[in-house]
Amino acid sequence: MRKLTKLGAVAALTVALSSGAALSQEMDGITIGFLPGVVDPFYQVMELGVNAAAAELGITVITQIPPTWGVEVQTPILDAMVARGDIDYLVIAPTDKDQMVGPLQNALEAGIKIITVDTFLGDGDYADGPVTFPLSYIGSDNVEGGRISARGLAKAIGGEGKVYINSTNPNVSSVEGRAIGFNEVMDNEYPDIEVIGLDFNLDDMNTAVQQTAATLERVPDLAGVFGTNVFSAQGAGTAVVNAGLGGAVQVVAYDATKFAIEQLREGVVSLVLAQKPFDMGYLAVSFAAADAAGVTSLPVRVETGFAIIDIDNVDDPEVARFIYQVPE
Ligand code: T6T
Repeated sequence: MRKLTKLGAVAALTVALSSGAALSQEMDGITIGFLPGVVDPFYQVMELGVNAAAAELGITVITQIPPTWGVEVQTPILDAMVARGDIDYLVIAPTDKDQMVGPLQNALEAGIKIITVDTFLGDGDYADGPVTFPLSYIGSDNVEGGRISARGLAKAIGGEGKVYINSTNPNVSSVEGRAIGFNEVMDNEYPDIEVIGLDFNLDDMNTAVQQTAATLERVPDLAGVFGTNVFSAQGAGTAVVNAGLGGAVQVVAYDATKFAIEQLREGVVSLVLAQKPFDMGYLAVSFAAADAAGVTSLPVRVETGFAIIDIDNVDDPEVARFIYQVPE
């Protein structure tokens, strides 16, 4: 398998992009479609990365951001992008690891090369897995992110008690991986912590608030909540504060929004996991450019890493730069 290390990816890119002038001449005429999962701060930062690389390389980008999460919203947008007839590469975060395979295969048959960012298709192994047609998956190691979140929450609650997961949708590689990693660590490393359940909020913050509030009522000795993405964590944190339990019930927030950082400063959130969406977008466009220039050794998987933010390092500029800065 063409294995992914951050170093390997950078090396590939360095080779691919070593002759900037020549490359941008070759890039004339290339059009990339960018189709992320939903309007949220994570993908807005990713868009900044997409646009930065595209500006440097002289590439045209057509961006369409679905207003809500789901295959039924993303598929018609994808089909419309394919129907335009001018898109060479598609940078997409598939909203379902199985259901988006067919629509993306149609795009491929129409001559569009696929790069997945943030979420993957199949099992994410584009060398040997059930789905191999995308050029690359560029995103977080979300199982590892779930493990990190579990250890952070376990520490915050003193290694014992009941915890709950609020997540978005089933069959989404990113949040599914986070819950898998979280449960794995709680099962194997913390015998005195019980994961009492997981709710799906369909990426709606109000639903996340209601579900977490109901759980707080049902389980009065709840010790902690893992919010697996922007809206899950915001909803969880809001419900905990509304119940007057800020600090008593600890929250771990995946995704470094300003809201999560405020709640970190207030003692409601104990750990914030920042992904690197700018890097995902930037690398994806760079990979498309490299492929168009004839590079054949692009890694099929690139893990972009995390910044793990807590109250002790949140003001360190080297860490704070990974807080999602969205244009107003
Ligand atoms: O957590 C990110 C992303 O990684 C996930 O796939 C979907 O939710 C976010 O966009 C945050 O809202």
